[in-house]
Amino acid sequence: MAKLNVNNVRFVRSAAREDQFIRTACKKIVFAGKSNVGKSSVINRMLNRRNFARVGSEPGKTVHINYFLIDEKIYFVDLPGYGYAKVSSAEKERWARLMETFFQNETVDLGVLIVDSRHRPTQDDCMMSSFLQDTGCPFVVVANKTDKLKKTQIEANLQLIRDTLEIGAEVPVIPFSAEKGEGKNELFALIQSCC
Ligand SMILES: Nc1nc2c(ncn2[C@@H]2O[C@H](COP(=O)(O)OP(=O)(O)OP(=O)(O)O)[C@@H](O)[C@H]2O)c(=O)[nH]1
Ligand SMILES: [Mg+2]
Repeated sequence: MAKLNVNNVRFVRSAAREDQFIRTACKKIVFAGKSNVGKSSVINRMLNRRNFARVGSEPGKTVHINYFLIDEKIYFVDLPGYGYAKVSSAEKERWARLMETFFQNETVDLGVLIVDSRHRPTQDDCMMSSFLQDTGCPFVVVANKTDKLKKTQIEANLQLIRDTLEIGAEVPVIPFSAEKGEGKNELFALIQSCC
């Protein structure tokens, strides 16, 4: 399989409703994670861009699903972040409904759950982990912001993430830093294997 050309990338659409979802034969890699965990930064890192998937200064503002087409053959789907305390209950409702519709209607070829490597995953992370695993597609956890940890803390934190999310040994948990680039090659290899 030819190497995915991540320099050929375009933003295709923001979807807030089911009729805006993209129906396509292309594969879809779905990125999920709580607000501010660094989803956009991880996507930017994978695409060698500084500012492509917008790195937000206002967490929780986007209840939109963003579709990026890579090399005209594979979509990166950026799900709206969750768990931001200041969001109204109406917005939370909207998020939950959008996610339910998404997972009922969309096919997923690889689920990427981004969590904060410094902390125990939240209830919401566990729910999203279930959503993604219930699709039956390959699943990977990205433990972001390892640059904020001491090297000696990383192993124990990865284990805590595994235990809290209750994931099987077959699920990779990749220590990652969108800031420094750690973990990029490992995640890229998984993405490439989906093409
Ligand atoms: N130190 C460090 N900071 C990071 C890393 N990844 C992201 N950040 C910072 O975390 C903040 C949030 O990053 P975003 O990429 O906007 O997070 P997001 O998950 O897309 O946020 P929303 O779309 O608002 O939900 C920004 O200030 C980033 O610079 C990382 O690996 N290390
Ligand atoms: Mg974002």
